[in-house]
Amino acid sequence: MALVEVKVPDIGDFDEVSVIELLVKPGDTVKAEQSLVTVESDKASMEIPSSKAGVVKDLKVKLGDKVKQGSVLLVLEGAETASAPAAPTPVSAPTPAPAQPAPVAGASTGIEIHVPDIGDFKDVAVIELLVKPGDTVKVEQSLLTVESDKASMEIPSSAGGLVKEIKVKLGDKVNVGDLIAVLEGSAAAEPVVLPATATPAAPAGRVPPTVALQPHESATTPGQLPHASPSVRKFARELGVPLEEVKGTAPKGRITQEDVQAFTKAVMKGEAGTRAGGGKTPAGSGEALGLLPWPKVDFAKFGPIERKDIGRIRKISGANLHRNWVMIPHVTNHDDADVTDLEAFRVQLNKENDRAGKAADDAGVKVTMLAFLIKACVAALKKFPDFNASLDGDQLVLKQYYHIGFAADTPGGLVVPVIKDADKKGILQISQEMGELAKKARDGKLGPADMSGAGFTISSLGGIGGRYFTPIINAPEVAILGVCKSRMEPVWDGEQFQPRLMLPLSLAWDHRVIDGATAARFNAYLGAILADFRRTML
Ligand code: CAO
Repeated sequence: MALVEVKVPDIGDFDEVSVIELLVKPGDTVKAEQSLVTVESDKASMEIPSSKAGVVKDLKVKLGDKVKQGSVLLVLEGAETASAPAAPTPVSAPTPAPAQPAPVAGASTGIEIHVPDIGDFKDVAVIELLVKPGDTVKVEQSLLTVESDKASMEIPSSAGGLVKEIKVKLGDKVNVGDLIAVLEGSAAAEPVVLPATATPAAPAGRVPPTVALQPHESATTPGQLPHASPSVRKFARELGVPLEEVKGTAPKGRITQEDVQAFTKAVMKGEAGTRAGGGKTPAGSGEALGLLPWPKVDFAKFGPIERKDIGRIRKISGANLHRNWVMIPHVTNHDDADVTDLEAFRVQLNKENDRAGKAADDAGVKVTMLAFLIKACVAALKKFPDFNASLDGDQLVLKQYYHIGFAADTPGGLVVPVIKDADKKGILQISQEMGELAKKARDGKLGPADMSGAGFTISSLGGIGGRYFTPIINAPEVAILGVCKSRMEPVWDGEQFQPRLMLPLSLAWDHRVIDGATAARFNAYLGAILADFRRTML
């Protein structure tokens, strides 16, 4: 039987993208054009189709792998034509970003912004207008979002200025060269070369939020990922619909937008799925859980009020936090770590870095306690591997990598960027990466890859204050460390009180996986490391 390697076709300007879904497994029979994997960059997600039909013999990639054009995805057996090179598969491997001159500067009529080269995308629908007349836009600022059935992408402005007119409306179909907006103002008169920017099909949350709090009969076989296009995934995530619980009505069980809508309606009516006891699935209001309805109050009766929409990030993180709070039996252990010596070392290190930075005509990296905490947690996770784990049915998945998430406060809400392979990095590198990720977070530029893969998370309020708090575990992780501001305290050394700098720690853990005694030991070990960082070398 002929064996054929199926490779990643031309995916435009995407250098390296992460595999976020495997849509087939060895033994599956696939047709030509059937989607094999979903890949995602910080800008877009897209499905890569098979260029041949056959039986999957060997998968050459796994979740999290980085691939680029030419990477082998899998080997097919019995493929139609073994000799012909795998043709690029335009339908499902969109080329979102080849650069092309986009705007034409009109002398008196303003600057026209046209759809740049968007690869194989034709007749793509405008699904979002991101600016309106009167707005001031910068070069590269996204003007609108377009979407095909395979990916969505943002079309950036190739010039800066004041938006005079928007030439398209929601639902319009656009193609390369179509006029989308007219600007007035500061832009250069020369055409600017700009790529179309593919936008994340996934929003900022790294775990699809879910509205249903009770287990349903799953529409997907366990271990198998739901089959849906990026746009449907995005739609589902926006609504907080767990795709694995939606039954797909399209061929091969593919989930359509209508399926997601139908699911939402059913949940709202309390009809989706039934509990083991035969009751209705909760509708999110609390009533279906047998709780009192949420109080409805006319607040304006009591004084002036203002209504404000909840932002996208907050909605997504809120849905995740709600699920985690309800579904995980949390317990929190509080403790203190003596960081007197570590803090003295940190201050000294920053002084040295500052001097070195000045000498090198470059700002030195600033080290905060959080970088040491990340490193100390890696040591504690190595000693207590159950804390670097996830529950998967009856199994515990123990991770042998040490990716540490840290909660970052942004104007839009809470996000959790991840320091990957923290065990292999020094304090300065961790500090530098943290600084970069925190900046990206504040600028709203974190991509899904920046926020995925954590095995354990730290939420530090040390720069703000407080003593202790009860952080919510970031599922599917099983523990999270909350840290507050250190302060000088009198500590009894057996003979007298000594002034020591004490760091408050709050370790929240999933009682399905961890017990109180282990959590207390984890905190004690972490405290010992923070008190004497040389222990990380042991
Ligand atoms: N004790 C005392 N001081 C501390 C400290 C601690 N535990 N941790 C940080 N500090 C100090 C820093 O040294 C820094 O001091 P200087 O300004 O004098 O240099 C100051 O506090 C500010 O630190 P920072 O917050 O800028 O830096 P960080 O590395 O500690 O944290 C980041 C970075 C991104 C995690 C943080 O800015 C942030 O967003 N924190 C909020 C996280 C959050 O919201 N958690 C709650 C989640 S639950 O809703």
